[in-house]
Amino acid sequence: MPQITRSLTKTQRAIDLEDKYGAHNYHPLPVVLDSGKGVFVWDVDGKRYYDFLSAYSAVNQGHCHPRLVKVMQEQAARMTLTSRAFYNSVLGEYAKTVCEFFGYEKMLPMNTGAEAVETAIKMARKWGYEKKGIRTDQAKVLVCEGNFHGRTISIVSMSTDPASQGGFGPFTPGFEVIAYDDIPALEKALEDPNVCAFLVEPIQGEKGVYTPADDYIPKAIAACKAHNVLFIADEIQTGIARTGRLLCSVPDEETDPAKRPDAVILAKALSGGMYPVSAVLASDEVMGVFTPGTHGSTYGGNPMGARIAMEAMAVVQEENLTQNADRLGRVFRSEMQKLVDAYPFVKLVRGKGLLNALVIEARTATDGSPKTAWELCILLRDNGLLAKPTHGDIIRFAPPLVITEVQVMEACNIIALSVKQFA
Ligand code: IF1
Repeated sequence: MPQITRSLTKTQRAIDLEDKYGAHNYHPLPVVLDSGKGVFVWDVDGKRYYDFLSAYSAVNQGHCHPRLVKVMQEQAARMTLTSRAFYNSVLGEYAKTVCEFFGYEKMLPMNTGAEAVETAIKMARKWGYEKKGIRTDQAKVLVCEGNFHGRTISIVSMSTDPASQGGFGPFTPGFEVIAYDDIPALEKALEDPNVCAFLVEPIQGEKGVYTPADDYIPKAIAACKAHNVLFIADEIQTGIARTGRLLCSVPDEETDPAKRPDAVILAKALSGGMYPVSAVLASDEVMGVFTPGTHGSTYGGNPMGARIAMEAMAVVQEENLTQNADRLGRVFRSEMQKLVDAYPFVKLVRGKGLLNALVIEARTATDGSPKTAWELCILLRDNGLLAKPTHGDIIRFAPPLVITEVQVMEACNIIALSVKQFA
């Protein structure tokens, strides 16, 4: 069967090359993807899969959305990069669009999520010194146990994950870790007058789509305001319609600044997976701490990213992705609940909108081989659905938000079949 020999070679060659020449900082599921369209991706052999990771929620608009491909091609042929030494014809329009879309006065453009998180920390510290009157170098940022905000030295300095942090010291001071989903712990930490900000994910992604109590975020916002501390929402994974709202931390219709985050960090789906685009959104007063020379990025605010991001937001709005995520998320969770009810080793389903996770019990087969989330993900792959295991016992399910109800049901059938084979 020469066909199969050739196919195996393609897959194996791609894996071998990454393995030989690439740093081993990842452990990918063995599948080599070659193309994508909407909710589907195809491997090098032409096998089709449902993409239930969406590049960690970057591809909310679906793979290779035709509108995004079009504006990217057009802008690539017109102008891609000017640096911020000059104005460009797209950035201003983009800045207006993103501020109005999410309800903020000012934006600062960066590229990756981690860069935007760093930007928000710098903004919060400077605000702490200049507006709150914290003594030089005394500012503290509160963060939560189990957080994930990226990979830079300062960001891993506030991590509580040994794998993220181990071996990378010395660490950046000025962070204090408190328990997640714990208002009394926050209240207590806020008593320290040197605290300038509380940085938090509305749902903890890396922790396994850990979803806090419904009133946690609104109460945390109120507590921060009461102590003149900035509430900064890391919406890099949860934002841009993923959880059935534009921002997970605040209802779309909430306009009272007292009930909204002081700053929001966005990345990933801001460009629909086309190109790295991130941003920090805040008020005039808070963003005002940045003056010429205090912060920047060569690619941040480039016309290519700006143009793509404008179109990516238009797609979210015009294709009603927020409503779709909310509605189909409920369908998905109720289908998954049936598996929880039917199989003792399927412990629970949790999440919001189309950011969900299934928690299973990691077991050992009678022959001694492991039966963890990883093995279940391999089965899912074989049955035509890609998802990512985390922590051995959690599988994250986050399809592109352009998914239809028929597709959700078909995907749920694949998951049900795989769970049955895994039982
Ligand atoms: C990887 C997790 C997801 C993020 C939040 C900042 C960033 C991320 C809330 C940094 C990035 C990713 C990156 C990805 C794994 C991952 C992830 F499992 F680690 F938690 F999505 F769920 N804030 N999240 O989720 O953004 O600098 O990467 O653009 O491969 O490390 P970035």
